[in-house]
Amino acid sequence: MEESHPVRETVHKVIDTVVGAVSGDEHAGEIPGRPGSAPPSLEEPTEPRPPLPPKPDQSGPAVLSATGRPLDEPPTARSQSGAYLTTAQGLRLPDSDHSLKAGPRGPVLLQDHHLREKIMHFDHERIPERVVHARGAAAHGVFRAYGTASTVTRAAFLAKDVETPVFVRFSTVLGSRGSADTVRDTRGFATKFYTSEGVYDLVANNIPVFFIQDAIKFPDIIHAAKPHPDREIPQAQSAHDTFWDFVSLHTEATHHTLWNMSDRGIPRSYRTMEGFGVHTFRLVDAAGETTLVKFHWKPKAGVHSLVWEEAQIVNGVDPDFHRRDLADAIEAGAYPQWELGIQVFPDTPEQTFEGIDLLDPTKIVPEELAPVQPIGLLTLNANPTNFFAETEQVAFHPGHLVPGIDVTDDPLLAGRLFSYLDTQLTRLGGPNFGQIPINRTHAPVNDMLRDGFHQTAVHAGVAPYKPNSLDGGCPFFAGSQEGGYVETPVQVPAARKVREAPASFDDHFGQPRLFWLSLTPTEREHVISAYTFELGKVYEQAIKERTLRVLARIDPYLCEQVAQGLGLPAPAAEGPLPSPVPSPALSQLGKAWPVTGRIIGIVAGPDGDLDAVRTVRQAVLDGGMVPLVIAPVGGTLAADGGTPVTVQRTFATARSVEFDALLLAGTPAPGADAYGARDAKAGNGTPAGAPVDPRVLLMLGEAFRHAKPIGGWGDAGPALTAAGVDPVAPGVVVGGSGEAVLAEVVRLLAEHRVWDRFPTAAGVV
Ligand code: HDE
Repeated sequence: MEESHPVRETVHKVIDTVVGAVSGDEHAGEIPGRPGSAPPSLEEPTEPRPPLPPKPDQSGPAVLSATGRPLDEPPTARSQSGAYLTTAQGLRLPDSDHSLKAGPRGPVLLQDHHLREKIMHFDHERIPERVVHARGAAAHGVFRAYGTASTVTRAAFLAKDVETPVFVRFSTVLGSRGSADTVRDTRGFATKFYTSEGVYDLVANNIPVFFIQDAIKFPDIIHAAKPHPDREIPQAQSAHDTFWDFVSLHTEATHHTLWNMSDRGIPRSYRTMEGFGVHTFRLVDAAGETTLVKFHWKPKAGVHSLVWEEAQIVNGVDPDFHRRDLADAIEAGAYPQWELGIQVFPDTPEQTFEGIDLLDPTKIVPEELAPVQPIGLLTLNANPTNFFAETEQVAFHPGHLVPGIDVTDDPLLAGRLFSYLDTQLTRLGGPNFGQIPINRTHAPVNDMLRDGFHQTAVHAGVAPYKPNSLDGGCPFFAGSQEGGYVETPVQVPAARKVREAPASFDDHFGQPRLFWLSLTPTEREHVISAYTFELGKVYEQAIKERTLRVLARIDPYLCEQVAQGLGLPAPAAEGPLPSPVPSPALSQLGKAWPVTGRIIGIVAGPDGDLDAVRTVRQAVLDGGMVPLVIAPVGGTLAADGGTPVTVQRTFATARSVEFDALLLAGTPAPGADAYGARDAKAGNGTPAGAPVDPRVLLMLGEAFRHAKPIGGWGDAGPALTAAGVDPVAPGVVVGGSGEAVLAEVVRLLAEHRVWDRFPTAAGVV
C-alpha cells in the first residue's frame, strides 16, 4: 500500500524540495514525531510563500461535495447523485413508507435505523430565522464595473470591465419568514460581491435614511415595530401602538418613518426599488487618497410602487408576490438590472457636505447637490437552486470589505460591524458560516482560524499562529502593495469619552420637510392616507395626538389632513418651518421607463374577436411583456376555428392585482360559475341589464382605482359602463383596433400608473 500511494509520493517529492530549500536537513523524516512537514529555520521566515504541504504520513478526507460528488461538476448537479434512494450515508433503501415493525399491525422496532435518521433530520430542519429581515428572496447575477470609480478607489472589482459574480437578497424587515411580501415596510437590498480580493458585502436598504442615529437604539426600534409581545400581533406591520409610540417619542425616526409612509414603503417589485448604502463610506485610491461616498442602486425599470389597497389585496391573494415576480422575471429572461452609483464628497476633517453631517444616517444629501455618478451595472440572471442552502443561509456583513473601501465613524455603522457576525453564531450555528457554499469567497483563503462547529475545511500544518517557524512562517502578512487591507489612518479628534450625540445630529425635522416638499401632489396624497390609515389602527389617543405634533413640524397641511381623518384637532406648528429647496430626485413620478416584464391581462370571452386576441397577445410578447389571457373557463379559446388561444387565468382565479394593465376584447357574458355561492367574487351578480361577468367588473373597478391603464376594443363599451369606468377618463383607451389600443396602453405603462386619473386636493401644492 505504502509504495503505491500516489498522494504520498507527490508529498514526499514536494517536501524533499521544500526541506532542502529551507534548511538543507538531510535526515528529514528519519525519526518520527517531527511536528511539521519541514524543519524550521533558525530565524523567523520572512519570505512569503504558499503553505507547506502536509506531512507524508498524513492524508485527509477526499474532497467531495456534501453528497459525495466530485467538485468539478456544474454547481447545480452536485446536490444528489445516483438513481436510487439512499440514507445520508449512501446506503440504498428498499422502502421509505413504512417503519420496521414486528408484523404489519405490530409495534415499531427501535432498531429501525432509517426511521430514526429520517425523523432525526426532519426534527432539526429549521434554523432560527433572522431577527430582522427574515422574509426574503434572492438571485444570482453579475456586476460589471464601468471603471469610473477607479479615480477614487483601488477596489479591483470596480476597475473597468471587471465582472464579478454576485448574490443579492431582498427582504422586508419586520415580518417573520412566512409573512406576506407587500406589507408597508422598509426593504433590504443586500449584495454579496465575490471579488478577486475577497467578499465585499453592500448591505443596503430601499430607503436612504435610518430610524436611529446610534446602533444602541436598534433593539428599541425593532422591539417597538415587531408585533406586540403579548398577542404577537400584528404581523409584519407598523400600524400599531408600540411602533407609533416609539417613533413619536424618538423623533430622530421621523425622516425614515415619512419615507415608509410614502410609496417607497410598498414597492411594486424588488425590480423597481432603489437601494441605498445609507451610511457614508470612505473610498481609498491607489495613492492612499480618500473620498467620502454614499452608494445608490438605480433600477433600470424605474422606481414604481403599489397602491395601498392593491398591496393589501395582494397580501391575501398572493403573499409571495415579490418573490414570485423576481423569480418569474429571471426565468423569463427579463433580467432585472440596477446601476450602482456614488455620490462623492471631499474627505474633510469635519466630514460634512453643504452643512449636512455625513456621519448622520438620518440625513440624505440631495442628488441635485451631489449627483449620483454611475460606476457599474448589476444584472440578476439566475434563480437559486435551493432556497434554504442559498437564500436562507447567506450571511451578509458590512465588515466584509475589500481594499479601497473603508468605513466611517457613523455610530450606526459601528454597531452593525459588530452585529452581523454576532448574529450568525446563533442563526447559522457557529463561527464557520463562511464555509457554507453560498458564503464562500472566490479568493484564496489562508487564515489561522481553526475548528469550531460545522468545520468543513481540513486544515494542514501545525502552526496556526504567528510568528512561527514550524510552518515555514506561513501565512505571511500582505502590505497594501501585496493587496493587504490597510485601514485608513484617519485622525481621531482628541475628545472626552461620553454617551452623547453631536449637536449636528439634532435636527429631526428639516429633512423630513425637504422630502415632503419634494413629492408631487399625488405622492403627498398617498402619504396623507398612509399616516391616516396607520394612526387609525392605533388604539391610544395620546399616541395619535403626539404623532400629530410631529407631523405639524413637517408640514401643517399634512398634519391637518391626517388630523381630519382621525377626527382630532390639528396642533399648530411650534414656530416657523424651514423652506428647503425641494429635491425633484426624491419623487418617483414623472418619468418614463422600459416596459419589459410588465404583465398585461387580456380578458376574452369565448365568442369574442379571437383574431384580435391572437394579434395583441403576440404584440405584447414581442414587446418583452407578459400576456395573460383571462377567460370564463380554462383550456383554450378556438370558437372561430383558428389557432387555439391558451387561457392562463379564469374569471374565478384572476384578480386585478396581478396585472399592470387590463385589455378587454369585448364584453364577456357571465360565466356559468358567476354566482356568489360558487365564487364569492361574483357577489350579488351583474348589475341589472348588464350582460357582463361580475368578476370582470370587479377586475375593472380595481384596475381603475389602482390607476392602471385599461384598454378595450370591439364591444368592450358595455363592460366599462357597467364597471363604472368612464371611457374618456385618463388612461382608459377605447376603440380602434386591438393593436392600436395596445400601443397606447404600452405608452401609458412606461409611466407606470395613470395618476392624472385622480384629482389631488386643492391644498396639496
Ligand atoms: Fe441590519 N441587520 N442592522 N440594517 N440589515 C441584519 O443580520 C443591524 C441596518 C440590513 O438579506 C441582521 O444576518 C443593526 C441598516 C439588511 O441577510 C442583524 C443595525 C441597514 C439585512 C442586523 C442595523 C440594514 C440586515 C439580521 C443598527 C441598511 C438583511 C440577520 C445599527 C443600510 C441581510 C443578519 C440579508 C440584517 C443588525 C441597521 C440593512 C441582526 C444592529 C442601517 C439588508 O445583524
